[in-house]
Amino acid sequence: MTLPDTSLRIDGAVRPAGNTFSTLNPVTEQEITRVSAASESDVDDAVAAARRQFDDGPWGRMDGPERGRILARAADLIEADLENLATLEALEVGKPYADTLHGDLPAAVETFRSFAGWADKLFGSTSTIADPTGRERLSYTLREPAGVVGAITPWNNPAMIAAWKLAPALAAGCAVVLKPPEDASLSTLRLADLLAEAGLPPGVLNVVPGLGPVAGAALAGHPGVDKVTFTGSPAVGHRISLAAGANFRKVTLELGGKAPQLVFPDSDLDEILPTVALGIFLHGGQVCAAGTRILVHHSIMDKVLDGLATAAARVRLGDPFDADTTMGPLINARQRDRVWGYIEAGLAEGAEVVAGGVQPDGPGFFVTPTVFRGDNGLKIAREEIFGPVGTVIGFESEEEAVALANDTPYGLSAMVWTNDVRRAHRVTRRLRVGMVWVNGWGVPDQRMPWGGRGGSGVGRELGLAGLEANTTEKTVSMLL
Ligand code: TXE
Repeated sequence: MTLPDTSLRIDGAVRPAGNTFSTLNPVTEQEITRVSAASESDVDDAVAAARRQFDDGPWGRMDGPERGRILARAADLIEADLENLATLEALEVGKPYADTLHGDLPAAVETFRSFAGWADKLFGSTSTIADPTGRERLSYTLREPAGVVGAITPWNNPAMIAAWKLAPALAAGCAVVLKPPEDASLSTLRLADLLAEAGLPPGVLNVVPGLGPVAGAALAGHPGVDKVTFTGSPAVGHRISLAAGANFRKVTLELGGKAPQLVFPDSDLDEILPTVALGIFLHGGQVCAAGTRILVHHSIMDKVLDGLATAAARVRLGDPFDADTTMGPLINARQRDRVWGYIEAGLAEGAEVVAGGVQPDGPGFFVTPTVFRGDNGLKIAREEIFGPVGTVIGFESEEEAVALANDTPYGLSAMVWTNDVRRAHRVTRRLRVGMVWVNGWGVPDQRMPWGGRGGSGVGRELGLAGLEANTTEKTVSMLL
């Protein structure tokens, strides 16, 4: 493993900040290293560097194909560094090494590769019309980069989510200042070094690790930033949205979810239940699209409860580098205590424990996979827990299942399990979410939009929509 230099990356320089903060191994609770904590003035410098690259070039004036070549080279370099990046993430985040190596990081590579191909396809639209005077008019739009993007990322999948923000922004021709999460800066710093090696000019990508209320807030409210993209909690998303609105700035917010999994009696339960369980437990439930409300038709309730209890019992909690481990610790003590607080709330509200519900001993921020049977009004069914905790809720009719699925402040994603193709389409259309998986769940497709509705945020990342979210359109009308 190569530990990256933990200093700031500003204008091509690797420079230490005046302060540092500690990053911990969530298995041992011991310090891995200390990381530079960017101050407000460091963020000023980073934004100024990005502005220069965007306003004066070369980046702001570089052709799309050249930008695409750099991003494609970056994809190759990240791919060649996969084991190292996976080691850094497993060490800092606690996610099983194999899941990171074979899941999130290849997704990061493919995100850069996919957006490399978009960089030369920033097309506008055209229209011809006759003026009221009868004179012909040709109008077209120029799709131009939005400018300097301020990106703030969370700790659950730091490199993949950094890639989701960087690849479309850079493909569009934006310059970026990125603040990684304080719990997991290392893989993002390594990513920045690989992008520099791929030929990204100095100052196009600046990384300012640091504390949310200092470096994050400075970036979100900075007048030199044209667009803010954030993935994290609704509370911080709300602040960012106010700051962005006050400055008439573009904003993309991904604020998590409380995804329903609608399990219909016509599905093949033996086949699907392991994946339904994966939707609850993957990465200890620290996934914004985790399917934590399992809506089950009463006729199959016992079989589903059995299947989920078996899946929970099979989870192997442990060190992410141990090949047998299927679930690592949560990210930090605060998250462990928060998740345990929800389990206690479920017990106090009288939800029936189907699996788990007890705390493991020993060091490390571990939480036992837990399944409750309850109703949609319980705190555990209403709030995002961000831990390995699911609530099974019964329904009688398709109508009721849809109503329960939509009865949430969130609207990120949903899973529909059925073998009836007409039902799959019917239900999918009625779900008030940004994304639906039918008969499966997993790593997102970077060519399709990602994002939510309602309390899950605004805007889209990935796909053409994610590229266009980093652009602005200029209309040109020419009288002929
Ligand atoms: O998030 P924060 P936390 C949800 C999940 C989790 C909860 C709390 O439910 O349990 O949020 O997690 C930066 N101005 N999600 O406290 O604080 C911070 O440094 C600007 C869902 O870790 O929102 C980090 O880089 N930035 C989610 C980023 O915001 C600020 C993923 C996210 O941290 C800031 C993570 C401020 N004032 C948590 N304060 C998802 N959508 O997947 C903090 N930050």
